[in-house]
Amino acid sequence: MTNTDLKALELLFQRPLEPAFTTRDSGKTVLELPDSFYTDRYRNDTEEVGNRFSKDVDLKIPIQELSNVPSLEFTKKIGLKNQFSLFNNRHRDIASELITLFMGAPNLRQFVSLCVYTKDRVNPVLFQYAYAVAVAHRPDTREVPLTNISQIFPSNFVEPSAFRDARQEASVIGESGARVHVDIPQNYTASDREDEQRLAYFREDIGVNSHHWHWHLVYPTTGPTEVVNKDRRGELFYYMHHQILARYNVERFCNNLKKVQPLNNLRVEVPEGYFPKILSSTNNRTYPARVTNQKLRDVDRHDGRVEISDVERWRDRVLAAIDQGYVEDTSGNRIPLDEVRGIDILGNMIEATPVLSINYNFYGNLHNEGHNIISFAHDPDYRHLEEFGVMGDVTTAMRDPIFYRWHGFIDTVFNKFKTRLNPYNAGELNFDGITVDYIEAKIGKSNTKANTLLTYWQKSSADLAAGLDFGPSADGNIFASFTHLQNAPFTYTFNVTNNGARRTGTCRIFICPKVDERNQALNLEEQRLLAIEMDKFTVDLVPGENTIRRQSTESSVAIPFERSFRPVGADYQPKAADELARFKFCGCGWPQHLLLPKGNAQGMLFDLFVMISDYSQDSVEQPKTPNDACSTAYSFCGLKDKLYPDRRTMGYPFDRRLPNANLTELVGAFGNMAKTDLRIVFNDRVIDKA
Ligand code: CUO
Repeated sequence: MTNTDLKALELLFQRPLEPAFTTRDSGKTVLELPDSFYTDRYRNDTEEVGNRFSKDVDLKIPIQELSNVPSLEFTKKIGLKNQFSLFNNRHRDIASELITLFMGAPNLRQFVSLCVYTKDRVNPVLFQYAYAVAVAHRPDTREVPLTNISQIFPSNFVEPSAFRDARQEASVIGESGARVHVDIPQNYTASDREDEQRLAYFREDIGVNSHHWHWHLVYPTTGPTEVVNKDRRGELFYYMHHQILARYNVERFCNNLKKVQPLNNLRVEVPEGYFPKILSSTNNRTYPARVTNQKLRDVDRHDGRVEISDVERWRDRVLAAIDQGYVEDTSGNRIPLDEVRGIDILGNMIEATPVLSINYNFYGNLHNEGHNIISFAHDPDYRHLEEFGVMGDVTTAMRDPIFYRWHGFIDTVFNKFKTRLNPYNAGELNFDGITVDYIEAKIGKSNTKANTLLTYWQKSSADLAAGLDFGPSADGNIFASFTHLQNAPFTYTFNVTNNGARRTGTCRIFICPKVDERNQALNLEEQRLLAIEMDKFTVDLVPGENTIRRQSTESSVAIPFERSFRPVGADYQPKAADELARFKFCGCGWPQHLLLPKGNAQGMLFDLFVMISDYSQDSVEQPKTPNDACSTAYSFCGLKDKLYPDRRTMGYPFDRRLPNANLTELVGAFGNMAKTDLRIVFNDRVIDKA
């Protein structure tokens, strides 16, 4: 790959609404389009327009003619100013066709040309999605970093007045160095009359929502086989969303709210209203709101139909299959829902992916159509010409309290299946000759107490310049400050005795809440369903004593702040190849700043649990594809071009029932497990990021 190919591809993530010929990279670079690439609007003025934008740039990147000009007629059903939704069947199929087109470009240079040509002719959100999927999956774009969605379409993430301030700052203050940071307000969607607002810092977190977008980008429901059919994809759909639910429920306890009530009845009014206030980039309107006590109704619109009774029928079929212990494929063959493959089959069937569902016509499209019914509740028959609410879009769905109710329902379906399986037995849980003698988690400073961890508010900044279409182009960054939860980094220490030969183990760390919002103790079954995975890694165990240390920042579920919000543009691109590789495919992962739940001022009580399992039972034989230096958050996101690197079912050992009455008995019965009390103390102060 040449540098200019790389650069051209990165530039296409910037200024998504502007024509491809405008300057990018803070006015320093322009793509030189062949005349045939100009859309009708500019076709008669190609010279003038081209000259105007190529004046005063440092770099002009010539774009090659297309050897094969594609018809993009199939994309036209999504208008340029319409919202694009992955949950909409028609949109999903159009995206799939566009991804297939992008994946099929014969070489890198033609891929660049095809994307430049397409960019100005299709819906910008559709383009950015299909383009990002292709960049993430083509072998020849391995080195291209994906720009975080919050920087491509910042308006989907940020309160709109911030943009007015940002544009003003950028046009009035020419020198980017003298500009002040624009403040993004926190807590702007509701007042404290609304109890759900206590969780707004979680639901509306930029890192949370960009993780969710990125996960669905890595795991699309349709497209070419190599893009869709990934190892244990369905299971990961279950597990990643299950972990979100566990985290959200625990976060609710920290804020004196009870667990989410699963949305298992679509016929009753929904008490939770939500007024998002954020703007859609394509039509410049706010996302529609849902009023308090809204009744859900059948959707009958020009671009999609679904009845509540469809969803209920699919739900009943799925539940019946779980009770029977098997599903039926399209030929009527019975496929058992066993301990190993059952959850993966159910994940792909319930989400659903039409390509991988065992029987899409029969088991339907349960989860996706639920998103649709909810997202159109304010205008189900299109009489008011309104588009979908935030639940219709993977970049915004997690902002709405009802997301957790709908996914709470989906999670109960998966849990029903898991609960039907036999409890884990001793042979599946123990690791003979391995004893965990001591565990602790401690903040780095010397004067801190072991097993007391700390959270607080932090003020950080992100660069909005790349996504600020039609703003001033020739000058630098536009930084916006926002406040988010943060935790003080800490270190785990475990002492482990190995009474056998040298061997390898997998260290699995979870925290389980001990009490609910009323300070009532939770039993093991409740704790298991709320267990939060913190980390998972392999350890080398020599005979005798072993001391294992692990930093919280190394977690296999989370990605560091800088990966979510790194500045956009070639100037910020690392030059060394190995460093560059680290930036690639980096955006999928739970945000490190939310690794710990908030806790509370008195110190919320948890069990810190560790288990060392036998690596010879956990390991997988990986294909010899290149290692992806960036996929550190593999617990939630898997590994690029590899198998999921843990043979156990996801969530082990808490994904199935356990043979003991409580957690103390469990760790008493198995030497390879240990637990200790952990407190998470929240300090209600805002600290500027250094
Ligand atoms: Cu991630 Cu419902 O699957 O939003």
